[in-house]
Amino acid sequence: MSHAPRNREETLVLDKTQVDKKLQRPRLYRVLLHNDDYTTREFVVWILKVVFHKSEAEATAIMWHVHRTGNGRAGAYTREVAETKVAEVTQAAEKAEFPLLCTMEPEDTGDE
Ligand code: TYC
Repeated sequence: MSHAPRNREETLVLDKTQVDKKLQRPRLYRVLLHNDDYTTREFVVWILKVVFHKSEAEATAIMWHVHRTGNGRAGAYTREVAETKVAEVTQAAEKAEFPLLCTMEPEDTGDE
């Protein structure tokens, strides 16, 4: 930015592309847990605490929401972090022989 032109009043002049770039925020992806009949409630709460850093109370509330409604949001992260969380949940579920499904999808940007 140090080479951006300055006008006579020595204020920084930015063209539209530079302004747009300054306003960009990374797209966030929500990570979803899906209900099933076989994964234990304890395992889901444990996943929410260990992988998503939720408190016991938050983890329990999210688990019950997923159990009642079919799915629920464990958190929202940049793409690579969300991909890592999905992989961690999937690996832990496979290791424990639970069919727990974890997916990710883009969050609404909130622009316009
Ligand atoms: N429905 C499961 C049970 O009753 C509990 C459960 C909750 C499973 C959330 C998956 O993502 C899930 N044991």
